[in-house]
Amino acid sequence: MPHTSEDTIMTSKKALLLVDLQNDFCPNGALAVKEGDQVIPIANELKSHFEHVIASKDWHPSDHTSFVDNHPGHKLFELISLNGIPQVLWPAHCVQHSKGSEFHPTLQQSGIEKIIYKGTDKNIDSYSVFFDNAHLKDTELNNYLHSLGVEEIYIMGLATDYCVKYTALDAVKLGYKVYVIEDGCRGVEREEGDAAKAISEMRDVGVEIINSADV
Ligand code: VGL
Ligand code: ZN
Repeated sequence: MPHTSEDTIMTSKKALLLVDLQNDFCPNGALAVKEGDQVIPIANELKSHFEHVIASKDWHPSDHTSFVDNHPGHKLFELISLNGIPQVLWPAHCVQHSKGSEFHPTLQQSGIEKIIYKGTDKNIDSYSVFFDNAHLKDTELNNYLHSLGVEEIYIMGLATDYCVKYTALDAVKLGYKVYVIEDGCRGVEREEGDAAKAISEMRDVGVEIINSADV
């Protein structure tokens, strides 16, 4: 059968992935990312360009192993080894059902067809929206994208140097064509320059770094 233009559209299905646009990652939040709220208008604008829009939520139980309060004697933002996996000790954030775990109030939720929850297991952190940090368990995201026939993922959100980065790296490994919308991301910058480093690491493995105006 001859190929029609419809076939062409079918073979390059795209999805927009909005990473962790939650109160706790915005100014005044528990793990505030500088200018985190400034990416929300970009998310609102970009949504209309995509047939599929998926959002993630960092969604921790209050006794989560990434919270410094659950490690007496250790310091905030300290890097420890937890069951052989590196773990930064964060302030308690995105506790399930808390105000801080809600989407930022200016995020327009219309068009978000699916929410993926991560970091739900108290024993292991999960930066990537695909897998936990040890790649032991996956979320629903990969299966969901496969079921839609999505092959290209456009990623933006918080934070550049953690959840955006690890999501993009996993997406490349899983075989997706991956775009990261740089002006739609902001970094934690636990160490100065971390966000820029994350951008180069992503670029090095084949992620295309673009701006929202290019979408
Ligand atoms: C994140 C640190 C801890 C993120 C989540 O969304 O980038 N960072 N939990
Ligand atoms: Zn977290």
